[in-house]
Amino acid sequence: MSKSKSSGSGDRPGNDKTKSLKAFTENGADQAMTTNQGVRISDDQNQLKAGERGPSLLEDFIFREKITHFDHERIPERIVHARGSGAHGYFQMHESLAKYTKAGFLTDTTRKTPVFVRFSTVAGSRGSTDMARDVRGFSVKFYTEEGIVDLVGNNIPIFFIQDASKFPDLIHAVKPEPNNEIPQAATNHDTFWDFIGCMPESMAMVTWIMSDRTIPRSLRMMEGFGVHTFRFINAKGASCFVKFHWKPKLGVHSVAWDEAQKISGADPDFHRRDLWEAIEAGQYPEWEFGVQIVPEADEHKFNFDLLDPTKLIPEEMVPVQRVGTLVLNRNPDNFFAETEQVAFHPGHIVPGIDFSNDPLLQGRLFSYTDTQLIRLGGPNFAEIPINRPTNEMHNHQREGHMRQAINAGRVAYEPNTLGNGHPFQSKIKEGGFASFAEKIDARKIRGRSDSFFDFYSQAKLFYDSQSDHEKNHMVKALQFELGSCKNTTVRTRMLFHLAQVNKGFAQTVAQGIGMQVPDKLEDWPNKGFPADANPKDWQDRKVEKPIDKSPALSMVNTIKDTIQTRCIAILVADGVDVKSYQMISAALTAAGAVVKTIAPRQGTIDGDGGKVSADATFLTKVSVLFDAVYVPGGEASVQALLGNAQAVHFVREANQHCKAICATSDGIQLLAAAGIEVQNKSADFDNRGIVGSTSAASSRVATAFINAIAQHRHWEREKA
Ligand code: HDE
Repeated sequence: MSKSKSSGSGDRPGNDKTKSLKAFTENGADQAMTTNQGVRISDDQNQLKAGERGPSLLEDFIFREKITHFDHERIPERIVHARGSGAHGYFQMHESLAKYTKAGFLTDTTRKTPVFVRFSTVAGSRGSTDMARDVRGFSVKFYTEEGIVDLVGNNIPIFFIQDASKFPDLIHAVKPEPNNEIPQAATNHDTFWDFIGCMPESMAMVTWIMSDRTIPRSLRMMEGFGVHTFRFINAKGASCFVKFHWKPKLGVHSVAWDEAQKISGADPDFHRRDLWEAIEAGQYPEWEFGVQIVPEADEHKFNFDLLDPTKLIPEEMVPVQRVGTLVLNRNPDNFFAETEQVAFHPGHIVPGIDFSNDPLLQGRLFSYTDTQLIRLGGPNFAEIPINRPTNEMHNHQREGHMRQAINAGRVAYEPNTLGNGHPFQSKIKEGGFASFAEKIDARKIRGRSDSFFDFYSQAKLFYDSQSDHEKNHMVKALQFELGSCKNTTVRTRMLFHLAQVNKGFAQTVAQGIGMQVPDKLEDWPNKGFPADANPKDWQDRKVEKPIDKSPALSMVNTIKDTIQTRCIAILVADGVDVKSYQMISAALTAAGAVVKTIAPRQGTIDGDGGKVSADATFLTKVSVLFDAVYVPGGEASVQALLGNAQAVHFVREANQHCKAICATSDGIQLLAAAGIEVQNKSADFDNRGIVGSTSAASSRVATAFINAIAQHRHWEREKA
């Protein structure tokens, strides 16, 4: 996490997005209110009427303009990724990639490139909960000196489908069912699993979405991936393949499913608020930028096809080179103008980057402009302030709805002599874009390469790479999802596919939903695919030995050395031991955590040895909104909390969600009331995230608590 208070985005002269947005920013400070035509308004409270109690008059142009504008305030929401949160920041390389690419923002380590990032869920509509079990979008708009680059990725490195033509089907299946518009932002319904069962290519993605990766603790604690294989082109014109990665500096962390559901009720804006507050507090979220490079000669050396977007390259086979940093350090001034109107497109690239032939990527290249035409109302969406490049745009495109530029002169065509041939096209060596001259000699067909028909091996790789508790969470997630499906054919088909990943896994899921795992499918549902995936020819090729497990795929192996920005609740009532309260609170704050004091009432709490100010009550803040909880001693305080069912529930729930819990002296009684057994009742204790002391707080206890919080969760407590 960066703490430096640098200006909004990149700060290179001539490439400052914050400055370019300033020209369009207005807050009306010290200004008189006017109509859109600049006429001063003398009464913004009343319509123009015929007498005080008379009818309204149609000539009231002030009222008409205000209401008409209001009536048109909404634009269509994104068909997918409608719910999003954005922030400004900058991107900087610390190691040049000049060996692979000529893109300036990836080679010049002195550049700070301004960025705007938008995170999103996929299925829910704009007002849906942040905590839906869903893939998260991770879109980065780089305002580079050579033009805009959009890396429109997700927090999962692969995708459901292999061909873009199935995208509308996938989205129709996952969205609320069309007859009753149920359920919102959720996959636990028949149409989704019906489609998935018919599309076994989605099985690797299914293992990811049924893992805790789809219920992140924070947008700041997620990885990001470009998903597709892209190409780099260097100054000599040589090309290689590349996969893009974002690695969060705070580690990759998720919540428990029970918690996710409760957060959706307690604070549907949980992720949006968390991102906003961290940036406001100067705790700037950071990611490392990484690339996996595959030389062109190695295109066919893997047991999967680099062009298949349902496959990842295990990091153990091709390491991620961490070469840059992304910092988000400024919240938007206006959600609609920036986060809502920002238009990403995976086809926005600059010289040095190119596409691979991944059929999903190729299909995306059409879709994104098309969707902006309807969503943002016409072809001039690139002129909306947030979408403008920081360098200049010059071409002969003209007119259309909401055109902003006033293109002077007679010439709107090329070639021309009347305009001295301007604007002119650039030679490649002057920075003109050129695609990689890939040789293609092929027949036109509709079909897929044999190499795409391996549906289960990476699903198996993901499952086998998970720890016990992660596997257990996947089982529970599937029992929830398939258990919510009414159609038993749909359930049975899914159990068949799960059994191809791991038989025991499928059987445990089946047992929880009262079903049997079938040995085979009587009727292969998708006539487009052979039931016998994994064609032999492809599998028999000479390839680098595949790996059985990839530790990089388990969140167990993530960073766990900081409690920065973690939210900790301290439960108090009148009579609290203020010295202990202050000691733990100060230690947590010094370590970068956000401490909130929760009490039966707001305002000042009279403690033993001083006063404490309560931030919230048990009504306004609940346990699921925190990472850890501390209960200080003070007999009267603990007695009051013991008599408060919500306080006991607070601690019980924190325990159920395996969070770090600390109690000192009398505070231990509240733990006991919540069903938490403290092992060593005669001194300090520190067992599986339950820490504290039978006496007052000490620096030893504070350190133990901080270490316990940094572990994120103590899942080993889950079974108990
Ligand atoms: Fe998208 N996707 N997508 N997608 N996608 C959109 O574009 C589409 C895919 C992703 O924060 C839409 O402007 C097709 C993969 C993100 O504004 C739309 C296909 C990945 C966002 C669209 C895909 C993504 C979108 C809706 C299959 C991960 C949010 C609004 C060929 C690599 C961007 C919009 C933001 C948004 C189409 C598949 C990521 C409809 C046709 C794979 C993060 O154009």
